[in-house]
Formats: sequence, C-alpha cells, structure tokens
Amino acid sequence: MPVAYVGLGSNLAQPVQQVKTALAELAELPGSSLLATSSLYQSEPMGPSDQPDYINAVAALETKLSPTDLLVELQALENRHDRVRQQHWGPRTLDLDLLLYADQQINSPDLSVPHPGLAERNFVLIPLYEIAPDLRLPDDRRLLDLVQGCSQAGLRRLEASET
Ligand code: ROI
Repeated sequence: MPVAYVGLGSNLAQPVQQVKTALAELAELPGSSLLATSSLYQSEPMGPSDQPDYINAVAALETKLSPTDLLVELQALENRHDRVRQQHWGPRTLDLDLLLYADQQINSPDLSVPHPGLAERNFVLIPLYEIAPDLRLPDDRRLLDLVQGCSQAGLRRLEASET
C-alpha cells in the first residue's frame, strides 16, 4: 500500500490540542492506517509575524485512498476543526498538507505533490526527518541533505510534559 506523509499545523484555539486530535483522526481515515507520528514542534510563523507561534507535526499514513481522495478527506478533517480561511498566510485552527504520496509527482490545479514548500520549511523537514530519516524525494534528493541545509532557528521540539 502507498505511504503518504501529512504535515499538520495550528496556531489558534489550543494548537497542541488541535494537532493531537487531528493525529487521532488521521488514524481513523477510511482505508488508511497511521504508521508513525512525529513529536510536536513549536515554530515561529512563516509569513506575517503578527500571529501566534504554530504547533507543527508530521504523520506517515499507509493508505488505499488515491491522492485526490486523501486530499478530500484531509480537507473534510480541516473543516471539522472549524477551519476558516481568512487572510493569505494568516493564522489557522488546523492546516493539513499532503506532503508526499509514495514517489509520485503530481501537478494538478488543486494538488501539488511533493508539497511546494516542503524543502524550505524547517517545521516540515525536521519532524519528517524524525519519522523517515532515510527518505528520498521523488526527484531523488535525500531528506537528510535538505535537513542539513535548513536552519533550525525558531523551531523547538516540545517535551512530552508540554503536550
Ligand atoms: N508557519 C509555521 N511556522 N507553521 C505553519 O504550519 C505555517 N503554515 C502556514 C503559514 C501561514 C505559511 N505559516 C506557517 O500556512
């Protein structure tokens, strides 16, 4: 079965709780099982800085769902968390990004895989590396090299006692 990686982010309405609940809900998606979840990380906002820090994590799912069907499920899950799209790159209760789907490269109007921001975002790379240290991107770049090239500034792994 294909393995997909999903990035989670929240900076509103009890972000730690949002992310923990969403991880539990990912485990319940149809035709899917949760293989691994990263620690939770606190990260400074990318984009406008007049918003709270984010809580980020990454999950690995084994799934029978196609990339499009998985995207539909992720969007439904976001909406159940009262996701409202306000300003571009503004705060959000829950953001679920389909980061990777097996070794597929997809460029359609509503889905780009790998996620276009993946290689530049330490709050994605570091949690992903925690659960998939040997991963290569579909273009054969090693995750390790991307991690070594990214700054860890503004990113902090939460201790279990903080979650
Ligand atoms: N910044 C951080 N640190 N974490 C996110 O998950 C995140 N998500 C976003 C934008 C607004 C780009 N900034 C973020 O969508």
